[in-house]
Amino acid sequence: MKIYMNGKLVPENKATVSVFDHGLLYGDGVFEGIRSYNGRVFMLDEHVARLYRSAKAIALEIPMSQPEMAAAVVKTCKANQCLNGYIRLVVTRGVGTLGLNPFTCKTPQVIIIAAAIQLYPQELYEKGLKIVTVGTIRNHTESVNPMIKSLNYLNNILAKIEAINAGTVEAIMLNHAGTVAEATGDNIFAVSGKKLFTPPASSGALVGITRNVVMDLARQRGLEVSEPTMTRYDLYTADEVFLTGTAAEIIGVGEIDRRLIGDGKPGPVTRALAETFHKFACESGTPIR
Ligand code: PXG
Repeated sequence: MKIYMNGKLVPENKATVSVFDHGLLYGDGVFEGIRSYNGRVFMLDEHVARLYRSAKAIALEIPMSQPEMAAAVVKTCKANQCLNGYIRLVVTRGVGTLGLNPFTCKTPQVIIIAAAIQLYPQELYEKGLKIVTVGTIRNHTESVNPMIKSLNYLNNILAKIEAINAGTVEAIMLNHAGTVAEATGDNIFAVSGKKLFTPPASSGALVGITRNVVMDLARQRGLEVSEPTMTRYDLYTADEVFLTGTAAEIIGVGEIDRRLIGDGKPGPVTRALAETFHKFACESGTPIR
């Protein structure tokens, strides 16, 4: 595998970072997870734009333009023939001193990995996920805003540990006010009749690229889409609940905290949206060749 490191494609075993990189020392950096489908990078410009917004929010200046970054992603995919894969784009603060001050780091480290994608087993898509609410609350928007896709994922990892301890694969995270934020690596949606709901960013959710596409596709199908503050009651009593994310796409939720959602299987709206989404993903995107 060839890894993009600051403008060069280098062999995997040469793709190393310093132990003084603040990305390692403090989780100081930002990232993106992107998919390629059928030789095209899905929603590339949107992912690059979000990366730059995350960087802006942490006062990290990426030493290349957004079009240059997009071109670097395509080049890395091409070099690895990553035509149906997963792309990890990472920008760290770079090498600095052993102290918090980020401004001792002079050069951010830009890394692009184009690899195979790890998917949830197909069985889970058919049966629906059983998930739980966990005790770890989502970061407050004025601590580390969940809008920032930062290298500091401990908040999510602590929640994921609780989910795994409970025998499940995903967790619902609430915020400091007790309302629903998102899952550890996915956004959450509820369907009631012809209405589709998802918590707003202000509740502590990342504005997912998949989330945005799903909201558009749902509107095109005649669903009324809104972003209200949501409680667990809204999830427990919904007709359908599903999660969205780059890796998962759209996955139905059959059970939350031992309450069956609908009849406990992915519902018709979830299945229709999942199909429409997958088709859209396979037909759009920035060509790699
Ligand atoms: N919330 C969080 C906290 C995320 O990390 C999403 C929502 C969904 O956003 P997108 O833009 O992907 O629709 C994410 C994305 C992984 C992995 O390896 C995680 C994400 C993306 C890609 C891979 O677990 N999280």
